[in-house]
Amino acid sequence: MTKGKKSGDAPKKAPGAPVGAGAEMRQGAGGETHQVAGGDVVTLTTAQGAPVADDQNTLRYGARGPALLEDFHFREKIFHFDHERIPERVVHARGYGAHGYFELTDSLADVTRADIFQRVGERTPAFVRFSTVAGSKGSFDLARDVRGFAVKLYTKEGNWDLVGNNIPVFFIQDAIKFPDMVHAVKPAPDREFPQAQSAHDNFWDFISLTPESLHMIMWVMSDRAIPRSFRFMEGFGVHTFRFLDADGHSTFVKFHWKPKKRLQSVVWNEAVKINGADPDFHRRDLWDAITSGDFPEWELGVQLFDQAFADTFTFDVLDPTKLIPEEELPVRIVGRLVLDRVVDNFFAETEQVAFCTQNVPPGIDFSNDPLLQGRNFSYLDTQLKRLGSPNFTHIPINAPKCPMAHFQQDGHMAMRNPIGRANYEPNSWGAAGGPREDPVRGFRSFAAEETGPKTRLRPESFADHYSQARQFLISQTPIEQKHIGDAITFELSKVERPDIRARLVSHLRHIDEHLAATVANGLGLPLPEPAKAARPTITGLPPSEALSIVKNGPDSFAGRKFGILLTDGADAALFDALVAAADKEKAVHEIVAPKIGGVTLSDGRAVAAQQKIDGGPSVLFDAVAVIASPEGAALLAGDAAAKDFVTDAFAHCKFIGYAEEAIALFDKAGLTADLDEACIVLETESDVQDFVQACRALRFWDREAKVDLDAKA
Ligand code: HDD
Repeated sequence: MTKGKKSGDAPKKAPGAPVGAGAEMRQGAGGETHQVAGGDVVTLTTAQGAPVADDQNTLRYGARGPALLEDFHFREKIFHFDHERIPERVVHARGYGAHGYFELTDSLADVTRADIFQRVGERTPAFVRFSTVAGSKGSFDLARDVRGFAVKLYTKEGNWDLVGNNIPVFFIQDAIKFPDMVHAVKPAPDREFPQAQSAHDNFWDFISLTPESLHMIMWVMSDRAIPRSFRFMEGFGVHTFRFLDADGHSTFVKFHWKPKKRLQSVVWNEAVKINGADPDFHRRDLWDAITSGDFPEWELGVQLFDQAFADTFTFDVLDPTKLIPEEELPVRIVGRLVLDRVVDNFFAETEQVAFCTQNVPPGIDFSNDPLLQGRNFSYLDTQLKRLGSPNFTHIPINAPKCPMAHFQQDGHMAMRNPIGRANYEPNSWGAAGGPREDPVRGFRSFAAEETGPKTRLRPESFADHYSQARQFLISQTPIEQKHIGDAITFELSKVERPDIRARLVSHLRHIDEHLAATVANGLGLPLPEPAKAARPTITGLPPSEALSIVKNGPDSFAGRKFGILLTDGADAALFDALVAAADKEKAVHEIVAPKIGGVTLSDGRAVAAQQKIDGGPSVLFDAVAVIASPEGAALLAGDAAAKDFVTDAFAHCKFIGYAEEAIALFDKAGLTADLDEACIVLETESDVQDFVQACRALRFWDREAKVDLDAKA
């Protein structure tokens, strides 16, 4: 699939775009339609509908005189502009959304009456918003951070919001600690930095005093926190929920989203550079994939269990800092989520979408997880603050797509208003009296029997903080374990207080002595005494394959991106073979060239570039190739950006294909002596095929030991 443009265009014309000949109806994101007359442009009006004659000049006394208060057009325009912003989300401010659908592939009618899970093959409209947590709305995409994975499913019995993350556990066990945790990770209140980073004193101070966070920390310090694409990451509902059948019988459930194109992350040094080269890396990737027709897809999996399993499981299923390994409780795949439509308007849809954990349809219910219980309060509250009115459900992106009938009325910006006389219930107005409750179809909670004193007490069963952190670590491949050690060392190296660094390492000693020693060594810190542990670590938990990214990587390069660095005179046959092989693999490619106008190939053909070399560093690609003429290679050899292109690709363990003539560039970049089997000379079509096939491994990790001081330590 050739990428002919930098970013795919939206299928529809953006509202407000100049209109050419031909009549068309355009629908605003708010649902209103604008009639565009054949051949004519639409007349600009005020918000009150008055046609505007002059939108270039304010009304003044004389051309050089003072402005007049009666200029209602100017006043309205500036008034509206002044109020364009709404409060950004207090967490997950930076996000990107898309529309799609959920399709049921395996009925769950045996365990839940939830309408969405009854009929195989039925599609339910969905909206998904991915996000980072710590950064503000304008921060960069590749922060080391948890990714939000929030799914709104417009079911026939009400919206179901599964507001999850790309990590199956959380930092804290009780929602009352959420403001502290978020304050600690966000910029410090006095200096308002660092932005979108956890590498600072406040965060690690809080973490090192909150041992329950250590399991989550292992995930956040792993490459899970720097995903290559939203498309290549998993999603998790985190908490234990309940399914309820028609008789009110309960089955516990944990939700998983598994990406069809499997898992992939970037490396830290690459993430740092991507943030400079393209701060919108993830949103652009999602936009490009959807607009080019390569629709991102996930499978929905469920882990189902009963009270007996919960009673015998090593940890408390209500503890959100624990997961249930898939090897112990298999994930049953029951459906697929496909994102096939970008938004028409970012603000109307992605910004105004309001997820609430308490939005569940009949057949789905909560567990007593204390984090979930607290969330169920927080989200409704936050939407009122953000969107400014209890009528936020009237905004099209939030409105259910099933019939609604209730007696709620009035309030700011009420768009749906009751008709008729009865606005209360019970009433005796018969059929005109409005909706009535339905004891059969209506939502019912699980009839749990609860006992116990009113108290503020953390259950004893939540007290093990290290065992699953260790299990996560030992489930990783050696390179992933190394990255975890590197990340903790890097983050703590940005912490100014040595006692905080030491306190964190004192916890690592309960997770893995080798990890603790590596980090201490990396920091130049004497190994501290182990922290006081509430419970000893269970060291015998078996590794879980499902927890590693590398073990769950793709078996093809589909959906990944080649960067092809070309110069004038580049071998046309080689270039054609590479493009054909990439297309066959269903990969995309971009051409990087000394000039954005492109190059003239050896056969005289002109090829346009998508990136000028300075703007298209290799960090933007999953694998790179350099096809240059001898003169072109000499030119590149004298260019710092071209040298970075290959040295970075090499340092990030990428597969590199190159035409023999390009060797001058590798010479000048100081790489020639180190070129390894993942640097593949491209001479024939079969070399090209070998190269593309090799790229399926995504990275040549063996190289990392050569290019990283920490690996040699
Ligand atoms: Fe939260 C937003 C996920 C714990 C309070 N959260 C928010 C979003 C996601 C999550 C994905 C962004 C939704 C969007 O795209 O609009 N949050 C989680 C997960 C958690 C979690 C997976 C733990 C398992 N959150 C959590 C707690 C609280 C909150 C414990 C408060 C007690 N979260 C909020 C919030 C936000 C939010 C303040 C901010 C913006 C919003 O809700 O709409 O209410």
